[in-house]
Amino acid sequence: MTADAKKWRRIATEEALSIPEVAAGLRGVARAPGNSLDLILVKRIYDAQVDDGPARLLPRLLDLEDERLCDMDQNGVAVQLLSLTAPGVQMFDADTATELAALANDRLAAVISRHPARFAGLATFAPQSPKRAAKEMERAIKTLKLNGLIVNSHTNNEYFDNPKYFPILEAAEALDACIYIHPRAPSDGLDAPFRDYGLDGAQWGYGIEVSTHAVRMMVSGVFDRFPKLKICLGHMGEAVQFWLWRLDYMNKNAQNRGSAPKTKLTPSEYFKRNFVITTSGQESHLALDFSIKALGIDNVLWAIDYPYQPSAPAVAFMDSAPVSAAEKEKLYHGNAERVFHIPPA
Ligand code: 1DF
Ligand code: MN
Repeated sequence: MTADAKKWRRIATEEALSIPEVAAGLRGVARAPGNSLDLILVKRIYDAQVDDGPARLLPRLLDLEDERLCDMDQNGVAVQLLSLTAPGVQMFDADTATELAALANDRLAAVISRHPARFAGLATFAPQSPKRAAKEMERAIKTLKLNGLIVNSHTNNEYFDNPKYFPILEAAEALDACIYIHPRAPSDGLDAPFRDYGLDGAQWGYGIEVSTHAVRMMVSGVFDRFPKLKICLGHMGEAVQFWLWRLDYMNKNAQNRGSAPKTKLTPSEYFKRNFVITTSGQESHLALDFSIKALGIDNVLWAIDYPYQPSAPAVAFMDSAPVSAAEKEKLYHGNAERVFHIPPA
């Protein structure tokens, strides 16, 4: 490790884990009939003997304290903000999902309590049952002291502009708990053009799925109802900030012709007020520079996406970012400490 590498408190904010019970449940999902786009990944990771290949994703997701902590030490990562990996509990029936979310949150709290200086965590919940989800969110934040929430985009092909999910948004706002909208594959209906060329996942489908979710929330007026709700998007904001001018312009047209509801603010105003973004799996200095200029230095957080992305290049990307030392402190840890209530070192 170089002297420079020691200097930063690096808090990585989109770091994935699983627990054996959820992995077993997903193996069941992989073997059950179904045609959703998520099954491509779920079969590959949870059902295939092929996963014992070089990536070894499942063992690295299930490992919490061995290889993971070594990887953090080797790469100068102070803290991983952990979360249950996609698709979380969102492909299970409501009862199973509710039960497994609580179990995953308990395990997360346990590993954090064993390593309070190295781990923080985002709580999982089951949107399939919004009222029970709100209760679990409250338990996870107030009792387990987790740092925020994660959801893997759509649930049964529905998005958070649907009023059935408002109890979840209301609880998140009241708890001052930021919801990280992590990808899953595009929902049924969005799926057909993503079925070949490997477009289902991180290459392209994930970004389309999550950016669509975020835009639906903004143009439906969700943030007029929940003005203090905080949302985090990974993968350099899933490119939403690049679209803000056009979104503002075309949303106004859509409002004027009556196809979109009137909202108090424009999409760009909501995006700057209610969203933060992370750099997970998007290691372009040009995109980082644009994002900081578009959103402000306080709204961009660093992430790796361990174990799906290697740590060393993510660290090298931010260590070499063309920003001032004060800005780098915010990107590496200050913004994460503020948004996810992580105590300063
Ligand atoms: C992948 C990428 C898988 C991300 C993930 O979880 C994930 C991948 C299942 O490349 O297969 O979280 N990602 O966030 O980019
Ligand atoms: Mn991820």
